Amino acid sequence: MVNVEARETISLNGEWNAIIDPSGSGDYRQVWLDKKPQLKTDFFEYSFEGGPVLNVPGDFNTQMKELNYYEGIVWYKKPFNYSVKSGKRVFLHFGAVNYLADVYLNGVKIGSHEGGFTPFQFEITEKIKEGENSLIVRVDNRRLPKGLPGVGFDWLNYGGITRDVDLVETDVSFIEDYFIQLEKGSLNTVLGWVRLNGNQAKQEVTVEIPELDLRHVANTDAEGFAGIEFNMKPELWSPSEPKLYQVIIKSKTDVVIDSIGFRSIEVQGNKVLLNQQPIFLKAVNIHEENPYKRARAFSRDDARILLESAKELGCNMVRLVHYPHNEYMVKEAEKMGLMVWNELPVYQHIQFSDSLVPNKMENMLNEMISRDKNRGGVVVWALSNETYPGTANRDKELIELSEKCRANDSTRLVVHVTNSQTYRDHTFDIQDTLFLHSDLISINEYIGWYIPWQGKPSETKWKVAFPDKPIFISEFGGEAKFGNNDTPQDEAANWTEGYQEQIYLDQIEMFKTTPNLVGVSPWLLYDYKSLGRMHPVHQQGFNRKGLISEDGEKKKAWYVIKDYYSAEKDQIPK
Ligand code: GCB
Repeated sequence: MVNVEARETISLNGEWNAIIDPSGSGDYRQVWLDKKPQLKTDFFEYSFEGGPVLNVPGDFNTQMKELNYYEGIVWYKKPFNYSVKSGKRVFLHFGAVNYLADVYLNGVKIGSHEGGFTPFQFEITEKIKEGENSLIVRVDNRRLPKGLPGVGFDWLNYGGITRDVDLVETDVSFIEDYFIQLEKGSLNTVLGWVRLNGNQAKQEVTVEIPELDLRHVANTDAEGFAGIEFNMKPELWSPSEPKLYQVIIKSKTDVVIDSIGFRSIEVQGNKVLLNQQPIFLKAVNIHEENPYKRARAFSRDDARILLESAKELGCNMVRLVHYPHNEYMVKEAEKMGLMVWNELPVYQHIQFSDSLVPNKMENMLNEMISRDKNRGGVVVWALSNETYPGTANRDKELIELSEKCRANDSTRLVVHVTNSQTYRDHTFDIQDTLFLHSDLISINEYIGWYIPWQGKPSETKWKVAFPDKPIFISEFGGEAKFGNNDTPQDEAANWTEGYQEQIYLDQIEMFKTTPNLVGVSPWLLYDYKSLGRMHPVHQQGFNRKGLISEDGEKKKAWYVIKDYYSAEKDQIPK
C-alpha cells in the first residue's frame, strides 16, 4: 500500500535484539524458532537475550565497531504487544531492508524480500496474536553477482533494517493505492485512478481538493478499481513556487490524505519543459548518507541536512543516486521545491542474461514507482547507470524495462545514464544505442580527473549519436581533501582544493560548447564513505569528490558551482 505515513500505524521502530551470524549457522540452528530450554538437559547455542541491541531504523555497520565493514547475516528480533481488533486487517510494512530479508512472526515464516531500497509488506491479519508477539527478521547484505546492484559499487554497503517498520491497520476494505497527477502534457487535467483492496462490492470513491473547492466522484469496478479524470486550475508546482495541495481520497470505509504538487514535465525537441516552459536543470548528486553521523540517512532530519545544502548551492533538482532513497527525502524535496531524480540500482556490471535479473529489475521498478508516483517533485525515473554496451542482453533488457516503466507511468522522463564515450582529439564522441530509449542523453564524464584535458575546454568538440536530443551531464568532478592547499596545485595526486576547483572552472567552460545542454549535476554534494577509496592520507575510506567535506566544510569548488548556478537562468530561451 502507498503513503503509509497517512494511515493508522503502530511503529515497531526502536531497539531490536540482534544475533550477528557471520558463519550462517543461524539457518540450521533455526534461530527463527527462538527456542528456550524446557528440560534441565536442554540448551541452545544462540539467544537473542543478552546479545547486542540495534536501533531500527538504521544501518548495523555504524552501530557496533565489529560491524564496521560487515557484509553478512544479522538476525533481528522485536517482541511487541498487540490487541486484536475485530473487523480490522493488519499489515507489516518495511520501508527497506538491505539486502535480503526473511521475515518470521511467532516462529512462522511470513515472507521474503530482495532489494535494499524499496518498501514491502505482508498481511498478518490471521497470524498476529492477542498479547505478546515476536517478530524475527534475517537480514543478509552480502553482495550477489546476480543482485541489484551487483558486487561492485562505489558506496558503503550499509546493511540492516535501514528504514521504518510499522504495523498498519486497515478496515476490511481499504484504499490500497491511487495515482493523482496531471495527464502528460496537460496543465489542468488530472488523469489517474484509485484502487481498493479487500472488498469487491462496487462503490463510490471521491477525490477532494478543498482548496480548489473540488470534489470528484468515481465508481469502482468489480476489481475495486476506479479511473479518475477531472479538470481543475491548480497553481502549478515549480522550484520557485512549490505549491502542494491537500488531496483527500475517500472510499466507503477509508480516508487517505496526501499532499500533492501538480506540474507537467516533458521533453520537446532538444529541451526539457517544466509546466511547458524550458528549464535548465541545476542538480547535484546525493548519496543516502548523513555526513555528520557517517551513517545511512533514514529520517526527515537527515533529509533536511542534505536537501538544505542542495538548496544553498542553488539547485532546482537533486539526483538521488544510485538507488531509491527513503520516502522522507522525496517528500521533503517536493516541499522544498527540488525536482527529484529517482534511480534504480542497476549499476555498472549487471548480469542481464541471468534468468532472474530481469524480474528483479521489474519488481524494483514497480516498487519505486508505486511509492513515489504521486510526488509531483519526482520528474525522472532513471533506470540504469553506467551499464556496459558489451554486456550480453543489456540493450534488450533495458529497452524492455523502459517500456514497462512508460506503461506504468507515462508522465515522467525515463532516463538511462551512460559513460559510453570516447574523448580523442579534444572531441567528445557519445554513442550508445540505449539513448534511443532515454528521454535525455545523460552522460557521466570526468574530464580533468580520470581523463586529462586535451586542449582548451572552451574548444571541446562534440559528436553525439542522437544530435537532436537534450544532453544532461549527470556526473562530473574530481577529488580534493578539504583544507588541502599544498603546492603544487596542478597535480592530481596532491588532492588539493585548487585542483578540484580548476576542474569545475574548466567544465563550466566546456558546458558552453555542449550542444543541447539542459542541465548538469556535479559529483557530488558531500564526501561519502566508500571502502575502495584507499589512499591513506587523502581519502581515508572516503570518496572525496564532495563539494563539502564530511564535516560540513565547503571546498573551493562549492563556490564555483554556486556562482554558476546563480548566474545561469532557470528558464532557458525557447
Ligand atoms: C561514476 C559513478 C559513481 C562513482 C563516480 C566516481 O561514474 O557513477 O557511482 O562514484 O563515478 O567517483 O568515480
